[in-house]
Amino acid sequence: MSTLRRGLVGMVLFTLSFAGHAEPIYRISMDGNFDDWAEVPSYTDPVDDQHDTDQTMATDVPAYVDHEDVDLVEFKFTHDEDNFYGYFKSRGVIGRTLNSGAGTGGRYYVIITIDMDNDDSTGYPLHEGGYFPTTTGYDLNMEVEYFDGTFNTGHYLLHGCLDATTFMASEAEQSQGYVTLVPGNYDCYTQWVWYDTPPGYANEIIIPTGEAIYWVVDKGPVYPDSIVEIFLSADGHEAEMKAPFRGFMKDGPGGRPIIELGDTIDVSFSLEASGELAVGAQWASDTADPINGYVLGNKDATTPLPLGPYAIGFAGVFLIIGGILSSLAFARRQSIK
Ligand SMILES: [Ca+2]
Ligand SMILES: [Ca+2]
Ligand SMILES: [Ca+2]
Ligand SMILES: [Ca+2]
Repeated sequence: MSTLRRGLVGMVLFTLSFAGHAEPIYRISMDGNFDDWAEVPSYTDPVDDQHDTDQTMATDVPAYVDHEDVDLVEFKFTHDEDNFYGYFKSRGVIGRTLNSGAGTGGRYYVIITIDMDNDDSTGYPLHEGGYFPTTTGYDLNMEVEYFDGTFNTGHYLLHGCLDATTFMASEAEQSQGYVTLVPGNYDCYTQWVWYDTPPGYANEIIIPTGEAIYWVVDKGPVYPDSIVEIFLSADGHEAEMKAPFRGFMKDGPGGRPIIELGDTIDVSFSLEASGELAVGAQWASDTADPINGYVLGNKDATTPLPLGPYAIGFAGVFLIIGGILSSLAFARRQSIK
């Protein structure tokens, strides 16, 4: 290949990689109004594909469960300089749970799990939690739990341990305001709510930068007004959720934020609920195919060019121009001889 043609091919590759470089920032307000999501790229999940959560092997295929509330049908993901935002649309009502006054208190989870270091060797694989289809490498969640007929917690969750010993080590690190992304499993995780101003509840942990965290567990107690927020539409079919980057913590004592603009992540959306309100009283969840290779662009990032017909068209034009210029250069060399 001539130097000229190599240069042009390089230019094509550079153009393509630049065109697909980063996701732009969108401005989202947490208010239960969804007009601000109109321009954010939308992804869909099949209708009525929610399932049980009994599988444990990557190759297991779960059985269908009739529970429209967890049927994820559309989702969106975006960010700004300081926060992640997720949009969920369900066929049923998001966050609906049975009140214990009418039976057993129900549980409902709105989940975004993130491969925060874009490394499949750290974190955990989804099938261990009964999620389907499975992919791996998920380190940190932004998540909301509803319990017993009401909101419970908006929390962060790290799959950064494998057993009791490494669980204690992980908690000790988060108590100091940082996370380490290591191989994990579904069962071992730490889970916390974050307050910028310590509210002074029992068992408060003040991290070195002055904010407060609390360890939280499923089914309460309720921690209101922590920094992970969720708002539902009036009919309950849609939700918008926000998780500030700071709650995911830093990568070491006094270190860099574990997530910031320019980073690349994979993102997986799930809805999940206990069985009190399901037709067959079974636990159910629904997971979408992940968004892979999401690059956090700055405010000047442009919408990535999909590697579809347009990109191929651009590449073709560059190669044709390359060919013509290369031929002209050859002809010129011949005429000089
Ligand atoms: Ca909004
Ligand atoms: Ca679905
Ligand atoms: Ca990972
Ligand atoms: Ca699905």
